[in-house]
Amino acid sequence: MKIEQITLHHIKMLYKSPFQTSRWIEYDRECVIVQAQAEGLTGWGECVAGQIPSYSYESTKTNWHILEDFLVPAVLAADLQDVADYHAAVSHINGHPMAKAGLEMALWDLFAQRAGVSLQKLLGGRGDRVPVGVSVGIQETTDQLVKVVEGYLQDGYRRVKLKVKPGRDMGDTRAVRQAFPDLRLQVDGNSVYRLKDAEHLKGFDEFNLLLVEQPLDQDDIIDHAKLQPQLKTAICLDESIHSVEHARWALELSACRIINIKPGRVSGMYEAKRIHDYCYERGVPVWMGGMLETGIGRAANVAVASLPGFTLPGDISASARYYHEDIIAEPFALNPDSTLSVPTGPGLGVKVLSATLEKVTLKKQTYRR
Ligand code: OSB
Ligand code: MG
Repeated sequence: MKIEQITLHHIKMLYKSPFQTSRWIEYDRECVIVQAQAEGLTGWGECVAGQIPSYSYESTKTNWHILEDFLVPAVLAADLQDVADYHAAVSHINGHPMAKAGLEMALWDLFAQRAGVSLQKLLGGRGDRVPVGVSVGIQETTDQLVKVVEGYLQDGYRRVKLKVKPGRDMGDTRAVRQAFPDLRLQVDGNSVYRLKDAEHLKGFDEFNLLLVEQPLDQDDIIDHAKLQPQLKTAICLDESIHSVEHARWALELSACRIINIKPGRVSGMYEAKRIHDYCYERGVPVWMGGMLETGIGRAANVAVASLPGFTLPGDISASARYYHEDIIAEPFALNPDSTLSVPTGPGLGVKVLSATLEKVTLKKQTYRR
């Protein structure tokens, strides 16, 4: 397939409420949306990086730079038979997985549409729904946190993740656990702790958690391997895993027992599937992470999460958990069994609302073959 035209949209959408993690706070979602056109079809993609390079070194502007100067020209010069061809065409670009994944998503959408199948089908996923939970940011007070969690339980979420940081970890987790003794609960440190905090982190063991996500530094597989044997609770790695090789290293070193997969973090769904397959063959549970995506990225995450190894609920909440107005025609809604339905239409299976997209666009640029 010869991609004829690519348009980048730099958008900004206000969150319903600010999202605070251990190391940064987000008020709105800035990201690059990729629109690729070929053979009368339009494919959509979303780069997960936000305005500030805090979760990773990538940001909206680095995404734009890498796309405009390298990835888009490479794709407009190529004739791609599949997504593997895309990765071959951009393999000379080091790093920048989120930029690569955004364009890759638009290509997956195009290839699936051309084949007349849903993205789920093209990926090999199954089932009409995927189990989901909600990721809850650090609140002003512990009491407020308990109230916010209660609200999400009333909405129908049956698994909750708490963001934690030093000073707001054991107390917050204890309060939520005491209020909801049977809740499926997990915590996420977003790389804020260090191995010297091992004694402190053992405190999580008393709360019957599904997992502790990324307690130690971004790429620190070695220290996670030293921490895991000291905890009863399973460690799940997020920021540390960028490829199937990282997954292998982490599992060979017993640095974790569970892996969080975010296609955007690992250069796209192609690598996400490889990590899934590697873990599935070894009986290691994986689950779908989230980056507060718009409906475009959410559609892709839901499709990937329908692969059989995604046995834990994903951080893929309903559109209404994040935004007053999404940029797709039928926003994702929570089913009563704490699941999201997998789109069945061709490609991503969502319709992008061009007027709404226009409204949230800060900058837009079209590139042609
Ligand atoms: O660490 O999982 C994370 C959001 C932004 C950056 C990092 C993370 C998150 C979330 C949000 O936890 C999950 C969601 O999209 O609901
Ligand atoms: Mg995380």
